[in-house]
Amino acid sequence: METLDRLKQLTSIVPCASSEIVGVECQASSPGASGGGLMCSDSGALCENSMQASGQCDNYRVRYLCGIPAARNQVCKSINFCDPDPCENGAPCTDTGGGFLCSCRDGFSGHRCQHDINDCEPGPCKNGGNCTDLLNNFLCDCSGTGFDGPTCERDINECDSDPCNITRSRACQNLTNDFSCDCLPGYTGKACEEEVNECASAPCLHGAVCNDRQADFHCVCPNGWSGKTCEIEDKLCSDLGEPCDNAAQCLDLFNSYYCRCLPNTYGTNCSDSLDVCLVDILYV
Ligand SMILES: [Ca+2]
Ligand SMILES: [Ca+2]
Ligand SMILES: [Ca+2]
Repeated sequence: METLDRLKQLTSIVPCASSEIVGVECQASSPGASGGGLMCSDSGALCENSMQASGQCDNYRVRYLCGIPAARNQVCKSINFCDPDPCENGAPCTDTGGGFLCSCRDGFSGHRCQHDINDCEPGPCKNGGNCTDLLNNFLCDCSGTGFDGPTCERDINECDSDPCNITRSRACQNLTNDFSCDCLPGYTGKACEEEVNECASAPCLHGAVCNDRQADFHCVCPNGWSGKTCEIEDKLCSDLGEPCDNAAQCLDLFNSYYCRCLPNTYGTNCSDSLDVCLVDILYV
């Protein structure tokens, strides 16, 4: 507790100069504080009920009991701007004499540190990842993007899980959130799991039956037709190696042939001939 005389020594200015000081209380606001001072009308030292006591307060918390004739016993006292504590979210408060200063912890902002900083600005999550704001941090949800890592920055290799049928494909290509299989001939599907039906396009002609094979088909041709798709009409004269005998001309028919026999020959292939004997008949 300071006495009035001691206060006078410190400030050399008499508070409540225009009125009678009837009492004073001083309490150091911080250890070793001295010098400076605030006018009672300034922030930091207010007169209750707007009854100002002229004079100066130094770095002490001063309570004057001013003998103002019209309002005796009004009290001029200093204010601790940190009481009650205006700072939020654990920020330390500093009384600046004319106000307060909140020293925000990481992740908070605002005069009273009342704002949780949006750590999802300006979009730390890459490749479409969803950001969740945390306390001085953020969390990226990369699900469904094809990427992983703290900021969804790493492309997942979808081929690592060997998605392509190992016996029906020759390569896997890593894509964005996807993969592509290079199928061996005759196979199709996302993972080359399906065998292609090469008969689906009806390649066989002239009513031939089609049998599906691996990367191939086989046509069972009706009589008279041959070739991969039964597209060739059989030419039996040449196919059978000229079957006509005795210099007969061979004519191709559908699925058959005809031998045009020379005189005195007959049969399908003109193989037979008449034995003609020239007989001299002697007339006696
Ligand atoms: Ca935050
Ligand atoms: Ca990928
Ligand atoms: Ca097939």
